Amino acid sequence: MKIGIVCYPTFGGSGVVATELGLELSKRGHKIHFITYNQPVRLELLGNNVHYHEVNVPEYPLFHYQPYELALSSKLVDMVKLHKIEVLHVHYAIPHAYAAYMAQKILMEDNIYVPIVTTLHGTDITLVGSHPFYKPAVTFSINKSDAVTAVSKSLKEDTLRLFDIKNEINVVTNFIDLNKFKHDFTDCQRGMMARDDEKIITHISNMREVKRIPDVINTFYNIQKEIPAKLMMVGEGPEREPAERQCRALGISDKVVFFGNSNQIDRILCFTDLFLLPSETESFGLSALEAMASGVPVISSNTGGIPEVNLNGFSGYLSDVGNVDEMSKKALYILKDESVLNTFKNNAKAQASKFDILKIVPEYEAIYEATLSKCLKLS
Ligand code: GMT
Repeated sequence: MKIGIVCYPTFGGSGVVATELGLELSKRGHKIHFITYNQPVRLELLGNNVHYHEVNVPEYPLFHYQPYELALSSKLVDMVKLHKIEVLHVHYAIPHAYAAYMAQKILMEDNIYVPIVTTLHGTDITLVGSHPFYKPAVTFSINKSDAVTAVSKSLKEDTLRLFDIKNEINVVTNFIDLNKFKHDFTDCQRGMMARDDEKIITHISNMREVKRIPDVINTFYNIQKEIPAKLMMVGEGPEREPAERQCRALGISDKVVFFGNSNQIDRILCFTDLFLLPSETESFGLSALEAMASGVPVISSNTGGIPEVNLNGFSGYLSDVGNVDEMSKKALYILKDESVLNTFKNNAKAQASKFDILKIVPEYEAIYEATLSKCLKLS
């Protein structure tokens, strides 16, 4: 199949999922065309079956806002015609589903029908999309998609609660390429980051308010009062600077490393003992899954789709949003006893294997095929 994938190319769960999906589909013989404004961050290899087409938005000083949707729609029209793309899979409703719908209409003028599969990722529904300024357009684009998927049961429920949806929503969970977390390097180089007696705690996110970064720091503060420990903070975002200030105020700056964005997540997780994800809301929590795939237990909040990923008392623990005391106690329970820690590490890996890319990608293939044949029947 020839599949066009539209996503945000930045560090963020939806772009990572779209990129990994495209790469796996290409291995399975499909021709993949990524169409976006920058080469996606995890798209290192462009090969025979993987192509990247950049959407350019010419700057025009008259426009206060440059019309990205318009440029994207036009690019989609051109790429569908040029590469005979059969399905457009758009990740993130805003503005991708909307732009794809316009492209579909334009192509119909030339008797070309390209079905649209829209995948909802979370922030496009819970944080941004349901805002009254966007809601009618988001509802319309979801209802007009030929197929809609959500990355967790919880996100499907949120979408049905927040929008007037007439379309069926299929739950296709996020996934993980377990091979990428089987390290080909034998030494994690843990010694570079911490002493042998220190435990390593990690948090990875784009450091926005929704991630509750102060809870990460406060939980670590409680942990390091009782056991020797280091905190790895990975990612960039508006909450990074306040977090650095918080560490200085608490007197723990020497125990916290701020990495910024990294393409070496597997290496960082390789030497990590515990992962923290205390988010306010999270439709899935891909970073927690990546940690678990590396055999790292997760202390998280119990919000949104996280309980579908992190199993309480098995791969880690879940607490109410903001319950830093409980998160700290649970973290210490896991970290203080080597045999408990090892059990949780093994369990985390076992739980992650339920989201194996090889199990989930066929679900998307089935959706593409069903959507294509439904559209062919109708035409
Ligand atoms: O959470 C973010 O900051 C990024 C956001 C995105 O849109 O890329 O992540 C959302 O999609 C991810 C991939 O499906 C999910 O794992 C995240 O849980 C979800 N974020 C939220 O719901 C806050």
